[in-house]
Amino acid sequence: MPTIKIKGMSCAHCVASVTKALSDVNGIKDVHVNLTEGTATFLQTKEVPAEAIRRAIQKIGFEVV
Ligand SMILES: [Cu+2]
Repeated sequence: MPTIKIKGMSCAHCVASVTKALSDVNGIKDVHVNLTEGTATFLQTKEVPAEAIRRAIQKIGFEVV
């Protein structure tokens, strides 16, 4: 299961935003965000370009590290 590290999450709202942004990316589902670790884990139903994930996160004000 792919795991990415995300910079800038500080509360449950951030977790909700990141979860939604990732879930909205075509090919990503079952997103689990860990606030204390600053990570997001998900399932891929098809090949998803890393750039698409990076952009989706950036669009809502966070950064993939
Ligand atoms: Cu927050």
